Amino acid sequence: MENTLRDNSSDQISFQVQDRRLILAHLGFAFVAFLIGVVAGLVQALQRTGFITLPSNIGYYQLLTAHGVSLALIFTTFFIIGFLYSGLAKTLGGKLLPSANRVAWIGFYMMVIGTLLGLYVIITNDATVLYTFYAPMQASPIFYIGLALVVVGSWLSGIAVFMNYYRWRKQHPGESSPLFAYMAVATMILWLICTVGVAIEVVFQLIPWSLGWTDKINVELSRTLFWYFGHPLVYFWLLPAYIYWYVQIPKIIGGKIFSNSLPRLTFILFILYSIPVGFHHQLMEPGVSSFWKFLQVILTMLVVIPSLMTAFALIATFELAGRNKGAKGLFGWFTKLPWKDVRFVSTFLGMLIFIPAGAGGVVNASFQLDQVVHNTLFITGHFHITVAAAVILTFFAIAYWLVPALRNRQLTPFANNLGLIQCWIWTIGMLVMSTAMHIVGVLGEPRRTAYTTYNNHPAAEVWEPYRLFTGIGSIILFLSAVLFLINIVYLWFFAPKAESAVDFPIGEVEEDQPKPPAILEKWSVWIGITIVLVLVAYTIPVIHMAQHAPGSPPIRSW
Ligand code: HAS
Ligand code: HEM
Ligand code: CU
Repeated sequence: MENTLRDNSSDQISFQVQDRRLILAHLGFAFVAFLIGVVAGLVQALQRTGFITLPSNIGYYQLLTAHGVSLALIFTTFFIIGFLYSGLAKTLGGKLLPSANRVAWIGFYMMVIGTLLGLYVIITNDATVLYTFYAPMQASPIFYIGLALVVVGSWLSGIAVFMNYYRWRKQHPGESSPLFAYMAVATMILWLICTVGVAIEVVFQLIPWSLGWTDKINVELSRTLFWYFGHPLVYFWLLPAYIYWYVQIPKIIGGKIFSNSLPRLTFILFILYSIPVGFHHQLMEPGVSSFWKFLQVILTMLVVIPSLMTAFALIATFELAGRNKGAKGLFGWFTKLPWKDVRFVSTFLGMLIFIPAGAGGVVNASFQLDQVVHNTLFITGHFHITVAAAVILTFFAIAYWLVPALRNRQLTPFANNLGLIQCWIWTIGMLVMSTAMHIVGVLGEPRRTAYTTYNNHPAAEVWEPYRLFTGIGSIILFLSAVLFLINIVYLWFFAPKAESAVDFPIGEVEEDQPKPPAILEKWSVWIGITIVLVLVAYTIPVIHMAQHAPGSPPIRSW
């Protein structure tokens, strides 16, 4: 019986062997990328804070490229895709569609080959262009070809998600799909629409230019295409965390999903508003007129709304769960939360950090304030408490039950407790490092800069104490990363086998909830509106860029 689903209606799951392999392959690759990324992160952080000097054959920007690429682009993408497959297997009938799995494997191998090509040229110092690969810095063509493979591979993963979903819809006409599957589809729609921008940039601009087929590149256009992708990218990281917060955390805390429609609406709003906002990364750039920046800033403020809705829904979920367990008073529910369960605690710490992180995002999006913080360490602080705290802490929580579930092992009390220690240490390390980054950013310390004292200039001396905290924070973080990986190795290979099928927490919706409106599942409507919004926000500025920007020859800045 081991390979079949035992009881799909309860929490338990035994994955099919073929699904298990597919998901584990994604997670395993993600963890290796995580290891590379945190090693580069530590060394690079210690260099830029003046703790160590790098050997002459390793460049600061080379490490920073390895750090950004392996964590922000590779670790996240592989982990997310694996996680989405697991939830589809669980909620869409117990197993993935075999034909979809074949597509998924092709996608996986394309992404692996693309990653290896990219890493190879980063290691040989031929692609020190950071994870945003801004032109006119020019990497080896191999880097861009690798990127293209990763993107196209991820499209195949998206298709595999859609295939599973459509099979279910066909078998259940008129029903609204399980919440997890709905959200996975929305996440992949967002991903497919936004990656078109980076694919155009890579295939039509960067590859021909790096091969020498064209001698100049339109820099402003390439940056615009990048950020058309780069902003929704951050929601591609966030939405899987939101899936876990909305669908799985209620089960773990012994509560119910607050509403069956609100999370769906939230994800629709993310599709609509997260894409036509890339200019908020380009507010300080010439070449885009202030009207279009202003329009996209307004849309950015709109995309804050679904996160505020999420905050509201989650607190309501916590409170209702607590009151059902007999909690009294305004905050009595707080004590009823499972404070010893790493699947919850790690996530909750992420949620808490996400409150100031979101506020920082609104600061960045406010034009005048962005003039103060753009390109300073404030931004680095912002994204370490969003993606590298709120999102990553949630991914830790997921990994702690998903890995043993896939390996048919137990999440033992030992692993749970080690996980608790680990996620607290990560939180402390991130608070130490990122708080220092935020403050020193406001004091003007630039991001993306190796250690320098600027000839002991007084302005730079002010930064010294914060550098100390950044360095200490990075050591604490690295320690936590090592504990995480040790725990994962234990859960993967050594934890005792589970006697029965393993927990895969999926919440149930409150009984009195109505069926979600059918319009929420009419994807063509939402994709259509998104395309209109994108055309409104981008057409004219892009035409201007195409007409007016002079091309630039390549630069090798390292
Ligand atoms: Fe950002 C730059 C604006 C969210 C990541 N962002 C970045 C970069 C990254 C990044 C990687 O407008 C740098 C890129 C680079 O290398 O240059 N960001 C925003 C805004 C939001 C936002 C408005 N960012 C994110 C998320 C990220 C992320 C999420 C990753 C996952 N960001 C910007 C801007 C820039 C930028 C500018 C460019 C700046 C520049 O000058 O370069 C919003 O989406 C934030 C909304 C979030 C909230 C918080 C809601 C709170 C929740 C938690 C609830 C808590 C609970 C616990 C339930 C409004 C949902 C309660 C319990 C209790 C007891 C109370
Ligand atoms: C940049 C440290 C984990 C994503 C940086 C920088 C430091 C740092 C000091 C700034 C370098 C500069 O601007 O000159 C660390 C440490 C970590 C860690 C010590 C934990 C051991 C993470 C994680 C993620 C992440 C988990 C994402 C999932 C990034 C990104 C950049 C960055 C995207 C920007 C790279 C660039 O500007 O090109 N990190 N980080 N980091 N980090 Fe981390
Ligand atoms: Cu953004």
